[in-house]
Amino acid sequence: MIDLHFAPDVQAAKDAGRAIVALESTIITHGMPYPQNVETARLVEQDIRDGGATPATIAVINGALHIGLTDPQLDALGQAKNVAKLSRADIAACIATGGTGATTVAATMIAAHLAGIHVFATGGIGGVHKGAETTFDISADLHELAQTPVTVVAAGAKAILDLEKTYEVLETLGVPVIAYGQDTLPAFWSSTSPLPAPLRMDSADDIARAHKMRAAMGLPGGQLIANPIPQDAQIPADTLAPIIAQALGEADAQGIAAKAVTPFLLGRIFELTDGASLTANIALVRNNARLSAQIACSLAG
Ligand code: PSU
Repeated sequence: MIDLHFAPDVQAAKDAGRAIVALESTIITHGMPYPQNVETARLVEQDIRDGGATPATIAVINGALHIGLTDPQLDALGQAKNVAKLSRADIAACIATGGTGATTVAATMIAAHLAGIHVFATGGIGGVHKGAETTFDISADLHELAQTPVTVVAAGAKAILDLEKTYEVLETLGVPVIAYGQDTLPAFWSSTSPLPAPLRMDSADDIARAHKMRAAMGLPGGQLIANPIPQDAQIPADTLAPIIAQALGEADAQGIAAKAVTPFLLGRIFELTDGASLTANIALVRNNARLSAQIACSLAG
C-alpha cells in the first residue's frame, strides 16, 4: 500500500469522521499565475473551512503523495517552475522516482479515493478539445470520472473545449452530469450554455444521496456536479467566443499540443481579457468550494 502523507488537520478530520474536501494542485501550478494562484488556493481552503469541512490540497512533493499541504509547501509549489502535470498515466512514475508534480482532476480523484475522501472541488474539468477529430486530444479526466468514485464539483468543462463532444463522451461513459440549480449546463466563465443539463439537483443533500446510491448499487465512477459561476462574476459567452477563437488559432499556429494546450489557452485568455478571465476563474472555484463543503458535510452526516 502506498504511504499517504496526511497533513495533521486532515488526519484529525479523518480520524473523527468529519467532512473533508479534496483540492487539486494543477490549477495552482499550470492554471493561474503567481501570486494569485497561491492567494486563491488559500482563499479556497478557507471557504471550505468556513463551510464546516477540512480542505486537503493534493500534490506529489519529492516522491511523497501529500493529502493536505502546509502553507510553505503551498507557497513553494505556487512559485516552482517546470513542475510536472500529473494524470493517471504518470502519477505512479512520479512518486516512484521521487519527483514533484501537481495533480490534475484525474490524478486528484485517484489520490482522494486512496485517502478516503469522497468530494473534490476544482474550477473546470478537462474534456474533448476542439479539433479532437484530428488530434485525438481528450482529457483523461473523463475516463477517471467513469471509474473513480469521487464527486467532482466544477463549473462544468472549460469553455475552451468542445462542450458538446465532452458531454457526449461523459454520457457514453455513464458519468452522471448534474447541473446545480438550473436546467442548462454552465460553461466555466459563463453561467449558462445552450446545452440542456442531463440531470439537475437543487440541494447538496440530494447530491450526497445520489453519491451514496451509486455506491450502494455497485456503480463505478464518480459524479460531475456542474455548478454555475455566480451571475455577477460571469463573463458572457458572446464576449469570450472571439477571444477563445483567437487563443485556439495561436495555439494551432505555434504547434502547442498535448498537456501544454490547456495552460497555454488559459494564459492567453488571461492576457486577452486583461485579467478578467482570472477574476472569474477565482470566483467560480470559490463557489465550487462552498458547494463541495456542503456536500461533504451532508455525506459525513
Ligand atoms: N480548473 C481550472 N484551471 C485548471 C484546471 C482546472 O480552473 O487549470 C486543470 C485541472 O487540473 C484539469 C486540467 O484536470 O486543467 C485539464 O487539463 P487537460 O485539458 O490537459 O486534461
